[in-house]
Amino acid sequence: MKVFSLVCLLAVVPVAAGAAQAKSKAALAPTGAARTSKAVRTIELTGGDTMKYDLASIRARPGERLHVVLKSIGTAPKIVMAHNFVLLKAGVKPEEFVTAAMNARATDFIPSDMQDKVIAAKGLVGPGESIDVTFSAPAKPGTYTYLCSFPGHYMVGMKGELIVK
Ligand SMILES: [Cu+2]
Repeated sequence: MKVFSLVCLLAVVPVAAGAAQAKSKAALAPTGAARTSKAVRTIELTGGDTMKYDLASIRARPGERLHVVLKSIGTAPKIVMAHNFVLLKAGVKPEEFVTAAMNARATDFIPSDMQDKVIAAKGLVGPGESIDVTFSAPAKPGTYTYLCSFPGHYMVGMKGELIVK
């Protein structure tokens, strides 16, 4: 009888210890995961009547979650002066995108047949308006172009670089 209880005790103790350890690990895991995958960094961007973004470059880590807020600080009427934010995928020629965008007023100058060429796109903002878009920076290090596709704006320099490294 004594031997039996000892065996029982030996069998139970390691299992209980193991279970406790597993439980504490499980309790910690969600917090750690939340820190790495759900953290979003906000980047404030403005555009105005000068047809430039205030930031010509944004740096990010591969896969970093970014929340871009674009605000128009201009005063010209929206019909003649509005801005958007379009981040192009690697290898997409900005000139080709903005040329196609000229005929896409109905979709805020983001051509519906070029959705596969963008990482993120949102618009348009007129005076005092703002829009925001959340996305993941590309996993592949490199330089990605963001631009305003309102007709003519890219050509006068309403663009920037997202530098991923
Ligand atoms: Cu613009």
